[in-house]
Amino acid sequence: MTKKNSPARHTSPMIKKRDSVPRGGFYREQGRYKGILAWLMSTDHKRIGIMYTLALLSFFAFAVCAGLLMRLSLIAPGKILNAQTYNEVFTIHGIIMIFLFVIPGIPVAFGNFFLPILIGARDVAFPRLNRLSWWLYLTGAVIILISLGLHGRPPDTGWTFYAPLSIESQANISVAVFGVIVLGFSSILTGLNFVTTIHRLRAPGMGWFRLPLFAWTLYATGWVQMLATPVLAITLVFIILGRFLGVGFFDPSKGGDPILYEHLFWIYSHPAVYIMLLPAMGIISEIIPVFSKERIFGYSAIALSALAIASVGSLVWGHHMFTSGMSDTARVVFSLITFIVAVPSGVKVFNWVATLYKGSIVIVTPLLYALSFILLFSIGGLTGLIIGALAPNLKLHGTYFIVAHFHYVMFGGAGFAILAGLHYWFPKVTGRMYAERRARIGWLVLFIGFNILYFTMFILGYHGMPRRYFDYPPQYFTGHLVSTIGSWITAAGLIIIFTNLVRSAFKGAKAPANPWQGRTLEWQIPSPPPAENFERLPVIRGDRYRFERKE
Ligand code: HEM
Ligand SMILES: [Cu+2]
Repeated sequence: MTKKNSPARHTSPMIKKRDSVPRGGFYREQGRYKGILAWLMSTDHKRIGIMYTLALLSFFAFAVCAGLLMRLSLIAPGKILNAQTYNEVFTIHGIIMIFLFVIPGIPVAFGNFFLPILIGARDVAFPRLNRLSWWLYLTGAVIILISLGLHGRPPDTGWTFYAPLSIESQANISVAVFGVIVLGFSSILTGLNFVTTIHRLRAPGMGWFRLPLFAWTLYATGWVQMLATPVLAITLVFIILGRFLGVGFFDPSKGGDPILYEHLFWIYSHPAVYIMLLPAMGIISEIIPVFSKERIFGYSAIALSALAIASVGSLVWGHHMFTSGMSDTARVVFSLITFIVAVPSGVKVFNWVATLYKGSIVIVTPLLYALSFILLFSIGGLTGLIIGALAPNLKLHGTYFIVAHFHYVMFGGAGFAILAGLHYWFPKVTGRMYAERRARIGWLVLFIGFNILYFTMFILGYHGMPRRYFDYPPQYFTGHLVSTIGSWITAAGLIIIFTNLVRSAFKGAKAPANPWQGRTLEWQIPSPPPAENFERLPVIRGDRYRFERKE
């Protein structure tokens, strides 16, 4: 690292300001309402970010329990869950993990808390719209929970709601689907808000190519949220119309087509993978330079690859349907574009590794998560190429190979990035440090458990074990046993990680403003940040990631 951009130079002028803000930062500023209403009615992006984070983590915990239950049942098939209840449990697990945890995930939690701070703004462009997004998210979540507990059966179609099953099933499909539509509106409004915020509220001097990379990925994600989510909403409305009015969009006997459903569904749901992953890549791009003590290698390539992934990634949905019925031309083209979208992802991985290679690395928990993200996401991505190729896809489609692949991408990728962000930004959000040793132990246990749980599924899938089955021939037993043991280790890791975070939030040592010597704006204001973030808006001058304040 050169002297010119040594962190001390940028932090010192701000430290002085600490005394002038009330201790406890924004937590002390209740506004018009008191108690719980000070939270629920708040338009402060930081409060909204925290509420989302707590909600997301509760749903995550609930869905992890469903996952553990399935794993347990799979070592004693038929004894714990039968065919019907197994269908219900994997559907609940999938719906909650996807729609309530990993899709809203990083943007609503860390995006809300940090985007305005990172670009030098006091809040998002539309704070009240932001609160509406949060209320819609809560409403959607409650509707989905109602669909699980309502008289009648919880949804049993899988999180994909494939027709014709989703039209014919006797379960509470309409309620669940309606909940997902409401969540979709929440997502669209968040995307709209973030895109506008980045266009309009960047601090003076923060040109596009001085934007922190996390903000770049939220920008690309915002466009995907706005453009792709309406397609999902329409598709799910068609399901409801099919169930109540017998409108046969997807019913061949009425001139419809179930494959139409698959197209519409994946036109949204493949880009949704990037709604999960782009912001994850953004977090990793913030963490790696800080703990390599090195400016990020290839800034513009990383920034622009986010846009490339968002646009090219919107054209690959057909790879979910190679076995559904499509012309060979279509299959070849979808396969080709799938390979092309791997290129910008590879660019990012290359740049992260190059940054680490040039830097002097400090190993702390956020970096451990970032490093394991690179490994696990690469395994997820590269196995994506195996199933993106036509011939292996025909064999592996509908097997545990797919289950392993998407857990590596969504849990090993987005999930690990969330854990990276939780540790990295913990001092800023709570004003306290987490306990480092326990955090590392938790990481290690999770990392080991994760790989035992899911790598085994690649092997099971390669040998032909189909997904969404509660029972199987005896030759798969050993694989299932190993995977289930892995799920217990994973759960132990998660318990260590979260008990440590909760304890530290109340008992941890007080955090300084900039414990990691970060150079982005959030580290230049006190921990926790004051209401409205900045007393005076910062002016960004000189090189990217370097900033001084107007005096
Ligand atoms: C300890 C954590 C977890 C465990 C033990 C677990 C376990 C499982 C199991 C056993 C299945 C069903 C396999 C089958 O029969 O087809 C499954 C499916 C699934 N999991 Fe997980 N999982 C975990 C975490 C996650 C996370 C973090 C995500 C997403 C962020 C996720 C998303 C999904 C999805 C989307 C499905 C597909 C459901 C469907 O087929 O409709 N899981 N998981
Ligand atoms: Cu896809």
